[in-house]
Amino acid sequence: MRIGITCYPTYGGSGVVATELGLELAARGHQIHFISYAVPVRMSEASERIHFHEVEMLNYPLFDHPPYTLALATQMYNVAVNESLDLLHVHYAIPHSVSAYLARAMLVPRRLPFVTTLHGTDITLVGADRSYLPITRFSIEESDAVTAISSYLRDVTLHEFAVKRPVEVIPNFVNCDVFLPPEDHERRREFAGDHEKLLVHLSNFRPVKRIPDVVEIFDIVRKEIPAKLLLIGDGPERTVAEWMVREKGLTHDVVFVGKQNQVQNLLGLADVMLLPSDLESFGLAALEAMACGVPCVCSRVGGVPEVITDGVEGYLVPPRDVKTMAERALAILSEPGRREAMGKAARERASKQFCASKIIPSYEKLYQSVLNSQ
Ligand code: GMT
Repeated sequence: MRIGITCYPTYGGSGVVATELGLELAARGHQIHFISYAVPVRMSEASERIHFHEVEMLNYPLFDHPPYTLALATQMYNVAVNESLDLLHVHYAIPHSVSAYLARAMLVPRRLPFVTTLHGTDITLVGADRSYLPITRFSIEESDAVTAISSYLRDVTLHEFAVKRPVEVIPNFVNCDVFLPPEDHERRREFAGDHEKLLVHLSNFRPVKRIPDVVEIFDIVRKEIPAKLLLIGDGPERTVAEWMVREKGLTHDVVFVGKQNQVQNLLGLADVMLLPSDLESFGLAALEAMACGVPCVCSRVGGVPEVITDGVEGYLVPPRDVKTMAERALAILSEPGRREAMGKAARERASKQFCASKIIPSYEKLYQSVLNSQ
């Protein structure tokens, strides 16, 4: 198939999933055309079957806000014509599914079906805002197929948006051949000494991720056992975290490595992953850590219980309860054998249920059924 994929190219779960999906589909022989305003973060290089088409925007003094939705629709239309696309797959409803709707209308009488994948805040936060709700609901209803990355997100979409059409759950996935427990721990010494435990957090540092809670949890743990904290990612809450780290005298115990493209090389070095978010529709960062054999302490929110069973591959704790989160992290780090057993269970769950090889065929089947119904 010849598939156009649109996503946010920035450091965020939906863009990561869309990019990894494109790479997996290309490896299975499909022609993939990414259409976005920049090269997606995890797209390392173009290949024979992976192409990138930039959405360029004319800026004109009259525009306070350049109309990206229209420039994207135009580029979708151009790529569909020039590359004979079979379909479009857009990740994150706003505004991508509206642009796809326009591109499809522009191409009539030729058919260009589009699939919309909902990722989370496009429904729970941005999409739920009254300024976007009617058009988000419209573009979902108009999509040729809609998927959600967890049952939780499907249910919120059906109930809160009063969506009448079916929404299929296709969970997020991880490449289990790339995200692996590390064979040697040599690199760990860059971040922690032999007698220190290493905690990790990975996100886009948005307020919903509760970055101050990550620092609070680490501070409690650090008072009990020798430990270091590795913070991967960047975003609006980084400055607050840096200030807290200085205030608490943790400058030598916390490392900020910023945005990283090869997170698989870092996650597996850790003993525990912290994800204390106020909301996660899935929790891709937790799944990536699990595939690397790292247990997680996460908030019991949204779709996270579909990925982690409390007490098996990690722990689920009510959001903002930093004291209990620290206790659970300490249990993993201090009780003999606990880190190993939970890390093994985490890897097993990731590889049994969420490996790319298990999930990608569901997307291929969906594309085929969309094309067959045209
Ligand atoms: O993380 C965000 O701020 C938004 C969004 C994104 O586009 O990155 O993340 C969502 O999609 C991820 C990939 O499907 C999920 O793993 C995240 O749980 C989800 N974030 C939220 O629901 C807050």
